[in-house]
Amino acid sequence: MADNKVVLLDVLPSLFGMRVRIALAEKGIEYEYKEEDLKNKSSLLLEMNPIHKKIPVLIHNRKPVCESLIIVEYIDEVWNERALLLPSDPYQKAQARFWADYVDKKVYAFGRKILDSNVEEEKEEGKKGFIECLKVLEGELGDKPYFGGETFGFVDIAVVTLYCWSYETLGNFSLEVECPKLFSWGKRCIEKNESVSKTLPHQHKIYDFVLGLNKKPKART
Ligand code: GS8
Repeated sequence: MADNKVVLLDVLPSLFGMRVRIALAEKGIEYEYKEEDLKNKSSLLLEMNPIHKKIPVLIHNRKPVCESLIIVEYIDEVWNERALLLPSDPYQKAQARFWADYVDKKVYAFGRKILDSNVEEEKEEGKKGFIECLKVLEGELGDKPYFGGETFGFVDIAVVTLYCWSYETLGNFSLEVECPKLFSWGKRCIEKNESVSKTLPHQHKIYDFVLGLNKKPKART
C-alpha cells in the first residue's frame, strides 16, 4: 500500500540502524540509504531529528520517524500486507515491547561498558552484567526457535544486531559457552533470514571499527 519515498539516514556499523534495515528488508521496501558522518552531521539529520540529533531516522513521504524500535513498529504498521513483525494480540505485543526495551535499557548499557571502558574493573562489571542479561534473554527465548515463537519478529530484530558487535572479543568471553541457546538462535537468525544475513556485517569489521573509535576522540554515543 505505502509506496511513497522512503529515505534512511544511518551509519553502517550502527546496531540501531541495522534494526531498521532488517525491518525494511523483511518488508521488501525500497529506500534511499544516506550515510551520515556523525562528526559532521548533515543539515537534513539536524532538521529531521532536532531533539536527539541521532541516526537512524526514517523519512517517509518527507516526514521523519526517529528511534529504531519506534521506526520498526512504524514500518510494521504501514507495510502491513507483509507478515507482521509484532504480534497482533495486545498482551503479546506488550511483552514484545517489554523485551525490546530491556535490550536497550539493560543489555546495551552493559555492552557499552565492555566496548568503551579502558578501566579493567569497569570492563569486568560490564561483562558480568552483559552476560547476566543475556542469560535472562535466553530464559525468555526458552526452546522456541524465535522470541515470538515460530517466526522471526520484533524482539529478534531488537536483539540480533548485538550479535555482530564485538562484545565477545572485547569482553573476552564465549557466547556459545555462556548462552548456548542464544548462540544457536543467533546462528538460526542469520542462516534462515536473508534480511539478517545481508544486513549484519562480519564481527571483524565491527571489531576494527570499535578499535578505531577507541583511538579517536569520542564522537558518538
Ligand atoms: C539510539 C540511536 C543512537 O544511539 C535508537 O535509535 O534506538 N535510542 C536510539 N544513535 C547513535 C549512533 S549508533 O550508536 C548516534 O546517532 N549518535 C550521535 C550522537 O549521539 O551525537
